[in-house]
Amino acid sequence: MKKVAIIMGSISDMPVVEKAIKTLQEFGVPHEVHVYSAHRTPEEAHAFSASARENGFGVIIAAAGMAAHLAGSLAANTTLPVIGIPMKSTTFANGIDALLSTVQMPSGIPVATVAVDGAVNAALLSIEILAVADDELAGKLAAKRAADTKKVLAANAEAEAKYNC
Ligand code: RP5
Repeated sequence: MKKVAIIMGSISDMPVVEKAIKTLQEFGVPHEVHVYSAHRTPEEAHAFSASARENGFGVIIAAAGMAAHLAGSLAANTTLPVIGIPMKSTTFANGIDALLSTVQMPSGIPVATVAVDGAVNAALLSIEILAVADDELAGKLAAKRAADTKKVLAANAEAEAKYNC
């Protein structure tokens, strides 16, 4: 199976990024975690994305806040799919600064952007991409959907029993 790369711009992003790591672990998807910054370690970030395909990766997840150039700069150096997680790293604008920086890519260099701090969906989207060519993984995704549906319906039954008259 191809690996998923999780790159974050700062170790301060880890509390959110851990949710993506946990999701990949739950699905048994091989992954690597790195701290590379578009601004503080531009050469390492460039080298990583430029060699990611030949190093066995299928998807790159990039988490960054504030100016949030990481996902776009990684995408500039690879044709692998890049998923951006805009981080709510400061109280300024509640992460909308990072959301706009991550999502507003110029034509030709796409970044699939999830919600602010949307680490679980970033991991799930990366798994969905790998599952296009992996029926076993697709089965695990279907099982999770079914389990999630069951949980919501159980909560609905509980709410209905308690509040409806
Ligand atoms: C971004 O700036 C990082 O991804 C982080 O979200 C934000 C703040 O980084 P630190 O100042 O906490 O290292 O590059």
